[in-house]
Amino acid sequence: MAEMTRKGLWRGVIREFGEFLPEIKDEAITTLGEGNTPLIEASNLSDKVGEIRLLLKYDGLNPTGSFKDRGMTMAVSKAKEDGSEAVICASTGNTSASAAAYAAKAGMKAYVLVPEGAIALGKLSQAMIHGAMVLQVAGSFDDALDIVKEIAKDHPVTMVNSLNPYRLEGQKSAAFEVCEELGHAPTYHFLPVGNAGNITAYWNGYKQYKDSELISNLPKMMGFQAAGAAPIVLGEVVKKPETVATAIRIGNPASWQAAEMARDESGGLIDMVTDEEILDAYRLLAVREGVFCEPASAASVAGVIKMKDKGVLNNGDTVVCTLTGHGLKDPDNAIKNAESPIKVTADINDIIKVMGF
Ligand code: AN7
Repeated sequence: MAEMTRKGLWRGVIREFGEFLPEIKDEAITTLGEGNTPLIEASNLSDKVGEIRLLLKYDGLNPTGSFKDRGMTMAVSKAKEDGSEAVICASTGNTSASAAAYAAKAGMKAYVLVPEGAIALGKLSQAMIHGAMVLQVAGSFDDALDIVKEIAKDHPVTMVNSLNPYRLEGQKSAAFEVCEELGHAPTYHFLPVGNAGNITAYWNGYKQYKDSELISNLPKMMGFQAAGAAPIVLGEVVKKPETVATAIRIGNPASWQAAEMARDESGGLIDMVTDEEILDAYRLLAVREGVFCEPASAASVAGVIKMKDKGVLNNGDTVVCTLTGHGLKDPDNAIKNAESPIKVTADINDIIKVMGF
């Protein structure tokens, strides 16, 4: 007789990695089953990246379509445990989508502040349909974050931006998963950098697994900002950040110093890629690998290509790239960067001719 082997399916990052995370009372745990995302071998890019082993940590497959869910389950669960009835965040989109969904699950109110006209359509639709109060600020993400910090100080709302330490705790889980899957840490870990929380969280996660003697090596952390929004690379706040990758259109990152520490301790770097390089990598992933990520996520792969061209990477290196968000988040950019559909009549002969047969 056949037997079920997958006894007990994935329980979300808090329950799966509880021993490595701050404790949360079971009844307060708010989960949508986040985590456990695939690490996909990128097998069709050797002309671009050489003979490295390139793996894509496809975190766009989280419940709301981005890595933010890993931290949001922690932050919202903690807020619930503390008796909070509302959460607030500023966001370039993904944090607001995640906060809205997890608040809905927890039965809490969500207030999300987004820069008007500057977030991708999919993300806006998520925050709206989950019932958050969506406040479109006539200003930048950085302006919105400053306001959120002030409001959270003396009003009954819990801030769930990554300045909330529970966010980065949960986001460490992605590093744990990479280690569990490979059996070791990669040589390099590439990821896009906006507020610089994720690069910080991954580094903390890898260090924690090493301290627990689960792995013996540590990766070099390789962060990539968009050239028009690269305050860490330039060493100064960018007043008017501009990039096609709206998720990382951030001029004054919240975790700036922590990210520099991750870079320096690991022997990695934080560099930048142009919008053109980002969009090239974005299309390449979709067309060659069958993986659809949002433009910001492709900054990691654009970074790998740039570093390969500079001679930084060696054949045989294991390189993990985090693809932080799903491509469906930003349908406008997909349509802008691909061939247009072809209008045909409802006539088979006409269609066959257009197909070139
Ligand atoms: C797809 O949602 O900051 O360096 O408010 O959505 O940890 O900030 C999003 C950031 C990369 C950068 N990729 O991560 C927000 C927000 C995607 C993102 C980043 C974001 P951090």
